[in-house]
Amino acid sequence: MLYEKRNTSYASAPVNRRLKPFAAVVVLAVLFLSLKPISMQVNGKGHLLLKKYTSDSHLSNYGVIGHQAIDWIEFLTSQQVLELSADEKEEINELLASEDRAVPREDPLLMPGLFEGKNLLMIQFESLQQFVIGQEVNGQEITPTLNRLVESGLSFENYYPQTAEGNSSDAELLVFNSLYPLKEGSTFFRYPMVDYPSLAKDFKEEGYTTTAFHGDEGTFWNRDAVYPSMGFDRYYDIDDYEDVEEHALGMGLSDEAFFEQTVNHLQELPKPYVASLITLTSHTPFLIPEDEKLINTGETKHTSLGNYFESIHYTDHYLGEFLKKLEEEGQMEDTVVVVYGDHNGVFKETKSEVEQWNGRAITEEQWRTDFTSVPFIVSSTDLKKPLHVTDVAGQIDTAPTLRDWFGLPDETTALGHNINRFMNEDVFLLRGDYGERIVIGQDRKVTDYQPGHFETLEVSERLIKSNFNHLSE
Ligand code: GP9
Ligand code: MN
Repeated sequence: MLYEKRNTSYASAPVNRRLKPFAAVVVLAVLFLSLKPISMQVNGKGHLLLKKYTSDSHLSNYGVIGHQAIDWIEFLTSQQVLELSADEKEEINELLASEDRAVPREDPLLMPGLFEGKNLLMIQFESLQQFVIGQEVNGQEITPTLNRLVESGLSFENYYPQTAEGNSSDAELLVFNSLYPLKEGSTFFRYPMVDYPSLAKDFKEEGYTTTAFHGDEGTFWNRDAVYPSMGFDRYYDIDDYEDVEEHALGMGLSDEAFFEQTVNHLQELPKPYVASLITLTSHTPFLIPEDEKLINTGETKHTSLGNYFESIHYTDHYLGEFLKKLEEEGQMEDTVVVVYGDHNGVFKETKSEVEQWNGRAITEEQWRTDFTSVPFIVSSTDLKKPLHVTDVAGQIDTAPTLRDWFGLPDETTALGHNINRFMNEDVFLLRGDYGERIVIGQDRKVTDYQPGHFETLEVSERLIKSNFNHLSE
């Protein structure tokens, strides 16, 4: 007994002393590994770490500590400027200097410099796809406003979205900067502070006011941090709009209120201006309240496709009111309006509904070529006759093309082509939340990436990560 007692006391005291720190380490390790971001990293799903919408969503997904961890990881990654080797610089500069995968047109589509000095209104229309343009449901036009713009303006019928995991924000990166998004994560969150060579900056150099408008939180997709790096002088977010609670719809401010109040903000801008408007209401899940629906979609009502039509029609309608107001104020003479879709909203799961509405079967290849493109429409009183272009193009081509139409100098880091003067051999789409990795040729054949496509993506990634340091010695 004594022995046992002595033995117990002999054994327990030092073991306790040894176990306590060990147990603390184990508990801390378990806690650390149970943090969602860390466990995802351990499970090989680490790239999800880089998917971040808002701080709020991180908070609900990962908890307070996980949220802090992610913020730190993102902050540290974006602080590291990638050092480029001499070979890498050469490779980048060679690719930028070449007009690979494009052939010159005999004549430009529009006279270069045609829009010089005009205001530019860029309208990024949430989830807008090309296949609804000019179409009807239950005997009514789905997009009457856009149809009028197409009838009198320039439109690209095979313009493809090239977003990856940054969704709407990737569209902004592609369209304004002619850069491809990073393969993983959100470029806006990972590299907010780099010196983006952007269309907005080029306009600014010509004396333009550069402004962005969106009816969502300024922090969403980190826009409030990125827009200054992209050359926007001012970002009007949801806090700059009035009666927000009364006009809340879907993810934020209704497009009705957004367009109505943006007219007033535009009036205050010194001219000429570039204004980027990002719409919001036609975001998935496309649920417009019954008393706000503006179209009776007949047989498609209460289906995914019907909801999509209602949403698109809603935003199209208020876009129409907005343009009417600008017209009444006499602003349209001096303003070029560009409307484009950010990414798809209708996916393969809804293909059978689309087939039923269309009254025909759609092959896999047709789905990719005909049902994944988004509109790119240009409207201006300078366009004397309509022009409908069927060449394949991508969001990456937008900035170089607009530069030509507005008489701005070329940007040497643009990875897209000036489709006013060139025709792409192909366009490639990226793997992401709304896209799959495919190449669509000018002959409309769908193929897989060739080494050149991977190389272009790699160059874009290196340009961003090195803060465009490719020209330094
Ligand atoms: C949010 C809006 C929609 O501000 O841009 O985001 P999405 O989910 O389409 O990227
Ligand atoms: Mn979007």
